[in-house]
Amino acid sequence: MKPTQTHPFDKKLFQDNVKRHLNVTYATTVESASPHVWYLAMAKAMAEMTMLNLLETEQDERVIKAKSVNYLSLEFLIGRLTGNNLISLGLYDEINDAMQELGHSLTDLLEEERDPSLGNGGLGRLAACFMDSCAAMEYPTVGYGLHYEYGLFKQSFKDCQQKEAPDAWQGIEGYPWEVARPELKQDIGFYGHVDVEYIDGEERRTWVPGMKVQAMPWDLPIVGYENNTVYPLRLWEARAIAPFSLESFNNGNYFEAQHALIDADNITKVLYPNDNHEKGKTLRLMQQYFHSAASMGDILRRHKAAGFSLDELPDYETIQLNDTHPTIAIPELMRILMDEQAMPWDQAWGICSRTFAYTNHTLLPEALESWDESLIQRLLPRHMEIIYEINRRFLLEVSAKWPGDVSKQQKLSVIQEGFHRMVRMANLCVVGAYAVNGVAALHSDLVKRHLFPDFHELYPDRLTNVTNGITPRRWLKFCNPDLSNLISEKIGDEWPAHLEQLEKIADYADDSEFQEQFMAVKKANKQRLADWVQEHMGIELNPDAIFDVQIKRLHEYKRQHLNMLYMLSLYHRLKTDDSFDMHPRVFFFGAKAAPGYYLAKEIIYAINKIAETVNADPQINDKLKVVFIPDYRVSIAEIVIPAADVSEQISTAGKEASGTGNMKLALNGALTVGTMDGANVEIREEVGDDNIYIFGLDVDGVDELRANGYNPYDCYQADPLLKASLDLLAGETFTPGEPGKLRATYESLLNGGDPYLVLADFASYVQAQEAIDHDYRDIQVWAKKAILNTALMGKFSSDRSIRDYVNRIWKLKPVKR
Ligand code: 26Q
Repeated sequence: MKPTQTHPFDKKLFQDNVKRHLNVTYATTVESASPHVWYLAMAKAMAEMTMLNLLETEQDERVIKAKSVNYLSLEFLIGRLTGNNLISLGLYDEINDAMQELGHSLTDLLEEERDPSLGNGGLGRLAACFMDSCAAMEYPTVGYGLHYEYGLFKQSFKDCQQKEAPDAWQGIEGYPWEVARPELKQDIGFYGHVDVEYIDGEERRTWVPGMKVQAMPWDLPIVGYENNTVYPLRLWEARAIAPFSLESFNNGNYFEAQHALIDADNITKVLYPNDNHEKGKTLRLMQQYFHSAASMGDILRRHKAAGFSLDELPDYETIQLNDTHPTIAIPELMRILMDEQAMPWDQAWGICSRTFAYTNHTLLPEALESWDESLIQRLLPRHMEIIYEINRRFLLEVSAKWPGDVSKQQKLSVIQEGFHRMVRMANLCVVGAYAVNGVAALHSDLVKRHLFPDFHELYPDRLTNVTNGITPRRWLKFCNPDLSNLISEKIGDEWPAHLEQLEKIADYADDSEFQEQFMAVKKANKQRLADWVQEHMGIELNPDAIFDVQIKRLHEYKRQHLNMLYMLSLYHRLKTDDSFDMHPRVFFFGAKAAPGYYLAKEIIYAINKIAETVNADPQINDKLKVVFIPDYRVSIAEIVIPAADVSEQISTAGKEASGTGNMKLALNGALTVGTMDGANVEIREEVGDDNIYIFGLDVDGVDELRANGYNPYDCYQADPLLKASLDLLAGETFTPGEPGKLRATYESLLNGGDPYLVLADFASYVQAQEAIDHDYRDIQVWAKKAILNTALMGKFSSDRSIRDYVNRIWKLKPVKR
């Protein structure tokens, strides 16, 4: 079934539309337009088609009257839309042909699009995959996010060090896939005070903001796969409101109003570049409230327009909070219901506590959000009152369950007492949400047992698991067309919407002809990546080498430095041991470090320095190459993932909530070397022990080692290979004439206590890598394992994740259009 049923594709009309946009939208001509403008005009013509479907979906009575999910996320890492939408529309060949006739290669035009990098990493990309799946399966959905002017910074390397530059993702001409919805704009308040009055003896409290900011929505179309459904991803942009006749301004509160003016335009200026680390900055809280309030307002507007009453809100709308970042939506809904709709507390809480669900993405203490009570008090005085009251009533429940147990109250309280009182956003979420989920089985188990054990006891049905997933449309069909075609030849072409069907490919795992075809596709993808690296980085690669890939944000817990130590051990052996042999290997890295994360930047520097030396060393004779791809982003992932042989998923056990790159790589036939962490555990369950390389301490092993007192020096002294590898960082091998320039990592591992147990897992990691080296030498053995990885990834389709959310949490029905 193709979407072209409602709007049949007409090549001539499409070409005319492209030319019209060249002229009218971009003020250029067929003769003089650059390839970039051709891409813009083509995308505009496509976007027009999807916008019609967006409006039709929005106005479809069955959609209006159905229960919807509202996915609230400060990040949506959608990646380029044009190529993916061609796939979803089922028009790849048609538009390829149409553009060919106009003298342009579609693949070249698609390369003109900049990535909208409106997210940091896993959490933002997950939101994008989820939107894709909701549209594919036609569960009514609105995504709510922020329209940052600058996305995640662009990364370059200067003298091997990371440099950051702003990412003006829309380009000067504007992004062709978005449309402003001025009729849906709103005003959002900040600061000010709370007025109290008594009406018929009842206390009524009203927030009088000291500043207002306009929220302008921009809609991006989320195109359902081969159906006619298009849902909006609605991104809010902050604009200052003029004229600035604000109450606090008039009251002589001149400074605050002045201050406010400065902030208004800045609220959605830039995405915070921290990943798994929170910093309690005022502007970040302003972003969060701006996002929550605008989204909440829009949800209630839609609910009312559908003719439903507020008491019915939980029956028709569910709100999924992507981590704690949009938590302030909970007190915001309470404020609206009580202060604007005059509802008593119990009625308002009855609605509120059946509306929100919360996804936790991390156990790292430094990533759990808590805000200064004084900051919330100043920025959102009425919300602070409501948070106190939520907490007061909640603590009554706690003391009813555990009478007299003060320590339970302290642990569970939304307010952390102390010199600076703090609001714990995760606690507020668990109290206010009807469902709380972790993102992989192991992670959810740790959420229950370690993060929220007392909440779990108090509310035994609230905590649950929904294992993450990835969209097979972007992460196989679109990014790996050769493998997709090979699969479709064998099992038909329904698998992109029914990924469990891939299991049928397992029947061919022993078939030597299929093995050859599979490995030929892999080789072609490796060649494509090698060409890219040659062109953009000037490094020549051998496509017969093992392509070993670690692509993810740079973080100590993800342990890029463990991978680095292994590279150093290979270098050491190649240089010092004539009898040492290995299959040639290329180590690929792609990773951005948060700009303020010192050690992460030092690790990037060290890997780049090692690459410089190793790649130029004739004695290494191409056994070893190191490629750190700059500015890793979704469009780079689309080239690297199909070309990978080995997928590095080597976090300290218990630290990576799920991972989703692990799923993308395995789906594309890479074998995982990984710890028993996050979704690796479930990947192993699916593919079986023979088809994955598991190493290192598991969660219990980590706990035990720490309990017994871990001393990294013991590992260092006991393992000569580890010692030799680490010592390379302290010398001048990679920084001639400047010994010690790579010492930072060495120091952290040896004298900084090695917080992520890199040295403890080193020996086991080396063993796993040696098994990989051994197995790869027999290409049939390897091919079978790779095929089975592709075949057995069905579980990790985000369609399955969304079905889990729908059945267990959201309770939605699809509206098939
Ligand atoms: C918080 C406060 C202030 C500024 C920034 C932040 C912030 C921003 C982004 C905190 C965390 C993030 C992102 C977290 C993230 O990406 N987590 C990952 O989520 C994936 C999807 O569930 C998991 O697969 C990964 O394991 C997890 O690390």
